[in-house]
Amino acid sequence: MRSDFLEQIATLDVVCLAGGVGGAKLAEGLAQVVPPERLTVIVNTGDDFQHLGLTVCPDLDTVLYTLGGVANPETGWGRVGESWKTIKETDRLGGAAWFKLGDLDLATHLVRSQLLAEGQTLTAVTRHLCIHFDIQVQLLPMSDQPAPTMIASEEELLPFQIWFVRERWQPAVREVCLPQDVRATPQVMHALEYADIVVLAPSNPFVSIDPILHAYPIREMIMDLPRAVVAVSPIIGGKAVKGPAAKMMAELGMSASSKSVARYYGELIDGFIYDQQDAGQCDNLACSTLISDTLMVDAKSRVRLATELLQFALSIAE
Ligand code: FO1
Repeated sequence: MRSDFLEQIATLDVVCLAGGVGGAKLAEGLAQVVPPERLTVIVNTGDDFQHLGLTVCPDLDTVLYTLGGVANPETGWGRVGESWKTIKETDRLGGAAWFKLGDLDLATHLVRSQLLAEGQTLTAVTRHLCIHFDIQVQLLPMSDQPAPTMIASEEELLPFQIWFVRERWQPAVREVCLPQDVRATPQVMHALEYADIVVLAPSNPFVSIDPILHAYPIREMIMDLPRAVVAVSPIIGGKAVKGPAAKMMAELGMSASSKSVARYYGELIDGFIYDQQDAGQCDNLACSTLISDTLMVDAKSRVRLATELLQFALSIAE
């Protein structure tokens, strides 16, 4: 990597908006290139819910475990080397076992729930967990208020995890319902105030990125930023790398393509990165574009994409 590029990056503050697996992988790549004191990851908490009496924050934990080097590479969520004794016994006792909390993962939910019950904010609890997973990057929940995403299907209104995990995202989505009056934390607003580069990770635009933008005044602050806002497409060859993004796009009346994602973000973004498989597809967009290999299959490819993204953002900002 060129040393003048690294020197330039070291003077800039980078903020990444992230949901689950795609966001965590890109955040990990960015963390290899950007000094930790210059990198903030703002995470979706619309997926959070109360389960078996505990506060579970799936996207925060996916980023936490990935940056902490303890993520399960097969599932994309939860811990590597996990065991399942507690959830098996929970099932035997007639408890809710459709959401698989592993034994190691449970420790995170126990500690988080206890600290929240003692009156700490989710931001403070997340900082506590980061210290114990030896994470130097600033990891922030978008809000300290509960902000549960609901999914309106043709038949009913479903809490996000019921739709996503229990119903395996099969009920067709008519509308994603985000709560009103959710406010960003002071820490999030401080990070955005000083951001030189904002990255929208290749996460689901509707249920990962939108809930973050919806926490006032995150969208407004990003719109007002003088410097580069760059999004990475979560769609490759008309399919989502993981999860329901492509299916949702069809159900919400869009074509499942990178171009639709770029158009959906519209004036919010200055730059859009999409995969080489879709080369040529985004030729006529209003923002700058970069074609890359966006499938982050290993640590090397995460760092490569993060580096290309930052170089692209710098070229836009110049
Ligand atoms: N996703 C599943 O598909 N099945 C599960 O049983 C499951 C358990 C789980 C436990 C902890 C955690 O942090 C995440 C978990 N997830 C599970 C993933 C998660 O609910 C979703 O992938 C995200 O909310 C979407 O970003």
